[in-house]
Amino acid sequence: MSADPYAAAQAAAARLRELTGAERHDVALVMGSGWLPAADALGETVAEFPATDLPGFPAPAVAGHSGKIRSVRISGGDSDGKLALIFLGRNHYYEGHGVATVVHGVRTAAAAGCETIVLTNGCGGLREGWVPGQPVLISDHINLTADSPIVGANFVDLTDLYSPRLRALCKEVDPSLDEAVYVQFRGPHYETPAEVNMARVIGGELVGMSTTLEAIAAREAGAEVLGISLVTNLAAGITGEPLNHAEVLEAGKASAERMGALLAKVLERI
Ligand code: 8IG
Repeated sequence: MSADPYAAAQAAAARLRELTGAERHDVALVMGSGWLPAADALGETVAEFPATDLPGFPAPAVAGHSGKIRSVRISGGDSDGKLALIFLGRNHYYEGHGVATVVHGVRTAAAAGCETIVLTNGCGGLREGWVPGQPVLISDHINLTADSPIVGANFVDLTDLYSPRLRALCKEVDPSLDEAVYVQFRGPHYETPAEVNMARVIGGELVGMSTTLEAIAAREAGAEVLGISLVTNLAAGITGEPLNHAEVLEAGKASAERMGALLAKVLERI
């Protein structure tokens, strides 16, 4: 990552235009843990390449995060013919490449023209009655990384960060969707049961290791943000069973069809 992350995003967007032949993209999606299979439902693939083909993206480290970027043509609805930029995997804060790297995809998408950014993740769920494989809309977040992608005295407002308009649209598509506050822990370890309890006490019901820094960068860039979590496991201490990463990937596969259909319908109307 070069010294100026905004210039780096412009450079990546320029290379994206070369690789895809598309002058601009309209909407970006970041596919988190468990969401990769859902990407196939979103439209016709125009181009796909490793994220590392664009400047500023480091090699991925996590199994199930393939680190590819796909350009997809949306078909149907109001968005017919628009281009979606899909990040198949993300760089996490806990990987230690720095916060600018974490949000490089979002800034690249914004530089490429995306005015809507959909952030998905796999996470732990706290609410009683939730089951693994259940999607939940992010209504707001608590960022426990103590970090920000913004450098300097730029006091970005985060009121309604997770677009009420897009959340309403999702609920029109699927009225059974719940909403909750997402708490980003640094990771890569999962929470202790005491930390899960803390998340609940401070108002959170989703616990994960991503999304909030990207959402802040997306808002800084002027994009409209939609956040959707896939509850892949009940948070530590809720069932008494240990957490494992295989469970996460399994929950994603099992719910891929539902997630793909939901995202496709939302994209048509975005
Ligand atoms: I998938 O229970 C997934 N990611 N912090 N806690 C945290 N991150 C997660 C969890 C979880 N599940």
